[in-house]
Amino acid sequence: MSDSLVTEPVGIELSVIIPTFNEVANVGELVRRLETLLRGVEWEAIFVDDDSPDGTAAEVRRLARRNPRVRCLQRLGRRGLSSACIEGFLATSAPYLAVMDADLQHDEALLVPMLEVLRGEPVDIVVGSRYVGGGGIGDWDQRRARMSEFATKLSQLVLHAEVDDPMSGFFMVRREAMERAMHNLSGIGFKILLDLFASSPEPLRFRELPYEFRARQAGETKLDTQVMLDYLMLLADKLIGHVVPVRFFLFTLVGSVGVAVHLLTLTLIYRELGYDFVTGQVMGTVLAMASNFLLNNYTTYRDRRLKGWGLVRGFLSFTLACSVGVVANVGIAAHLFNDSTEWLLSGLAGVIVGAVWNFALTAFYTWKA
Ligand SMILES: Nc1nc2c(ncn2[C@@H]2O[C@H](COP(=O)(O)OP(=O)(O)O)[C@@H](O)[C@H]2O)c(=O)[nH]1
Ligand SMILES: [Mg+2]
Repeated sequence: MSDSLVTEPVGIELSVIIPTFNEVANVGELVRRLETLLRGVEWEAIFVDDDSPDGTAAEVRRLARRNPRVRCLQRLGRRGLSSACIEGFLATSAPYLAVMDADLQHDEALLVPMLEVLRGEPVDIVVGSRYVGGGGIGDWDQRRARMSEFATKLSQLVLHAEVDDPMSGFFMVRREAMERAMHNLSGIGFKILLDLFASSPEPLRFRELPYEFRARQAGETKLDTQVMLDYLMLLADKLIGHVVPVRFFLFTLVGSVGVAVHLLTLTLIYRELGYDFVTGQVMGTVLAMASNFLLNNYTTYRDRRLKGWGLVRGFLSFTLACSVGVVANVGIAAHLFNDSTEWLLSGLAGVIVGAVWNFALTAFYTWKA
């Protein structure tokens, strides 16, 4: 074969990762814009879709059949913007990785200067920023603006960098920087940029470029209470996750609420209403068990929340698991106490063993992933 027939293989230089959930009306327009904008760049767009009921994935595949730069990564039975981005990163070998929303709120024109910075300067990550000069938050109402401001302040707990818009969902990162951080990423919730900054073993060299956040084109926002709770989970995971798993921390927090419920019920029934002690203790236990179950279902396991009959089945398995926990608790405590351990220490050891037992068992049986 003559040398002239051997073409140099050219790989993808820029991969744009686009998480989607119910964005069927936006993906076509976004691809058209990228096609026009990125002429001359070896690019691809990876749509990571969480099995949107509106058929976003099918629409992306339709676009992909006429443009091989378009790819669809469809996930089944999963939700989450951050984890979608991480899986997008791992599905490509491109040296530059961008993340942007599908809803056309991010100004795609910024991808070009972002790429230029990464190509030419010793910068790990370029952030599309709404909060540096020339940037803006578009048509957000006061409430949303204040929420974002508050969340940005909170992010300082884990950020360790003077980034003005760490909550941005629009950025471009050098592959090596992502790979250095990837094993530490929490992958919880919406804030993948903050996760990257907080998970990087070395401080990220960053640059912020301003852009004006645009109004959503079609469809609706997925920002809800779940997203806010996920954000708190992310912060907690970054702060204490290396010591105890966040879910266990929440589980014990709920447990201490349960103790309060128990003692209040006991006081009310035994002291105030004059019933006998055992009735008060039994009522306290039942109420604490029920409130613990419901609270865990709405906070610790909000993402796997049980509903309908699942709620009933869940409550039964929760009570069963916790009853075994009581046996383990009392067994260990009695053994230690008989072994002449301090009574308080024995009691505490029982509580800890019981808590770990309850957590492990209910994670497996009640709120199985
Ligand atoms: N894969 C995936 N994408 C999501 C999920 N939630 C939101 N998205 C996408 O993430 C982007 C930002 O979400 P959006 O609701 O617009 O958030 P907002 O801009 O903060 O209001 C959009 O492209 C959404 O379709 C999810 O659970 N999974
Ligand atoms: Mg949006």
